[in-house]
Amino acid sequence: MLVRQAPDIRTADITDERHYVNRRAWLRTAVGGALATAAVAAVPGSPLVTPVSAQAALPNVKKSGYTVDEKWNSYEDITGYNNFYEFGTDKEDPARYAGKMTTRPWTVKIDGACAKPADYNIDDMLKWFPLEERVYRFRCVEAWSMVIPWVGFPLADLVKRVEPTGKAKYVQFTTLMRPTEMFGQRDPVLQWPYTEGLRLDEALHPLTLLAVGVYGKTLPNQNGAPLRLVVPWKYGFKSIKSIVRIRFTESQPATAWNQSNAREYGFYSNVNPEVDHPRWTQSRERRIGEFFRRKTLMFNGYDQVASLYAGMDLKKHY
Ligand SMILES: Nc1nc2c(c(=O)[nH]1)N[C@H]1C(S)=C(S)[C@@H](COP(=O)(O)O)O[C@H]1N2
Ligand SMILES: [Mo]
Repeated sequence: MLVRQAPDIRTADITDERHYVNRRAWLRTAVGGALATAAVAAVPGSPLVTPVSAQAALPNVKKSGYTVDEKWNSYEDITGYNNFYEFGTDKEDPARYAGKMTTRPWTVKIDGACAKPADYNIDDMLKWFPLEERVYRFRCVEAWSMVIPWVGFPLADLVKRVEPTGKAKYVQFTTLMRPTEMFGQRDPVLQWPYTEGLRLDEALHPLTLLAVGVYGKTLPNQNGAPLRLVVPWKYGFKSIKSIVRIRFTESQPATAWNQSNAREYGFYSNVNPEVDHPRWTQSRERRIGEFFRRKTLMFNGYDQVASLYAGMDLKKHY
């Protein structure tokens, strides 16, 4: 397949973001608010923000110790400013178009080097694990960040349950491929379906989460319903959405961003203020909702993962 040069997310994002921030500042003024309400209402079926009440509540969610004590981003930010290229490359496209995606019935194929490969129905799978709320920092490679209260369970719980064999060294994840509902898949901006991967020890790290909810409710589609990965010490693109397949492999699996531009997007993609993206600095970031940029922390502040990379040159393995 002919794959276009990876999108210039820097140009796209900086333009978008400035536009977004200014537009939002303007919306907060009385006249802006009134006009914007009219404008949004004028686009049928295109709510820019999903009301939190529209999502099903998740019962019996325990608070987790793996939580940062920082101000949460608003539900509006978390569900209205997204990257989900299957629905388009603009930050507002997922909120506009992801409602088209059917999330039931939903099967997750687990295969490769494990003792219990099968097609698992998500509703059965969800009964296996207790849910936790974890407030994580989330850092996009585009140099913006948020603080997000996810609901989910450790990926390690699922991995252990399906018993990887001695051959399993990596885990590959795959997103749903359904161009009739995901019109962005008609555009070869990435190689579809979207894939991501982790080393097995990264997958087993207690911080690695499979999320099914946010703000105490089920995930809205734009955030990767019904099941998405969250790896809080890595750039956001590792946190693959709407997962339909989990495969254990012996060698390092292909990943969508690495395939599209290996020089810019490595397999590891740990948040690292000392390794700039070829086209922009990674030393600082804008927390969505804040005006001044803040310093980016090594591993996004999750120092407890440092031992996973002991002895590795993280400039080479970016
Ligand atoms: N399938 C899929 N997963 C994806 C993406 C995508 O385009 N498709 N974008 C990634 C990127 S770049 C980011 S920053 C996060 C955004 O997650 P959020 O919209 O829930 O904040 O999702 C990641 N997962
Ligand atoms: Mo991202």
